Amino acid sequence: MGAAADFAARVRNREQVLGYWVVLNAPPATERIAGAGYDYVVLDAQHGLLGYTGLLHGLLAVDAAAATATAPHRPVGIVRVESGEPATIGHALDAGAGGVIVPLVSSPAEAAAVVAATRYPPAGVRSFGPMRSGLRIGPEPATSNDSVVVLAMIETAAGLAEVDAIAATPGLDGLYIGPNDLRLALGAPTPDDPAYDDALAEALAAVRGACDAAGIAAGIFTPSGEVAAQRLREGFTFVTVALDLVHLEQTVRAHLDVARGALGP
Ligand code: 3PY
Ligand code: MG
Repeated sequence: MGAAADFAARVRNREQVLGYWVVLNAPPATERIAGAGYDYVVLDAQHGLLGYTGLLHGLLAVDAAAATATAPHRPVGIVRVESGEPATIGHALDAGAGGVIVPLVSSPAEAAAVVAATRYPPAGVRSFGPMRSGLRIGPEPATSNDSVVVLAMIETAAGLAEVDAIAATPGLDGLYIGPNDLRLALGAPTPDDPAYDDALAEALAAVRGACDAAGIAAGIFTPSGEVAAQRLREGFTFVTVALDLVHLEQTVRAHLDVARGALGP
């Protein structure tokens, strides 16, 4: 089985998979990250600083890392698309993404449209022009339809209210929580206001429950390995550690602090 089909099977079996989140247009860095042992690497086309060429080069970098990795940790490139527009989803898949994470999905109708955008007719509405994607998730349309992974983000009040119906969307592989937007949707004035911890925990449990009932992957974005470990223990199956720009700054500052400790008076 190819890496993308293999990955899709693991996600659908609800095996726990770990990914990393990339916002920088730095393909050699993305290649190193992808080779660290993550199962997937997300290139963020919604808030990331990538552009389309950056996205394409990021996917190439993940594939370069996958070429020397051993199963089951051959990383697959996933794109968090800008929106659920079919053209946007098709563009990401054509560039070689093994799957998409779609932001702000707020109704079962939107979820169904998002799934259709990832599939060729007659199963869906994807336009044929696979460019790179045919190298791994195809080249036959039916094979591509079978191996593309699609997750809908739950991060709005409407999406949370309809989470059970969204989870039941045929062809949807999982839900994916955006904790920052979701906390704001719950009324928090900032995306990390601790006063909303309990409300967020309740929302997370509701999303996880919907995924369990529908038998689909339960995904979530986290800021660190520590929080990722907590989410895995809670039962999430598709967990992302984030993100390159923040971790770069944290590491740079930590080294500076250590070195400064030796500065003379
Ligand atoms: C969120 O937390 O809202 C996300 O979309 C993850 O970046
Ligand atoms: Mg979000």
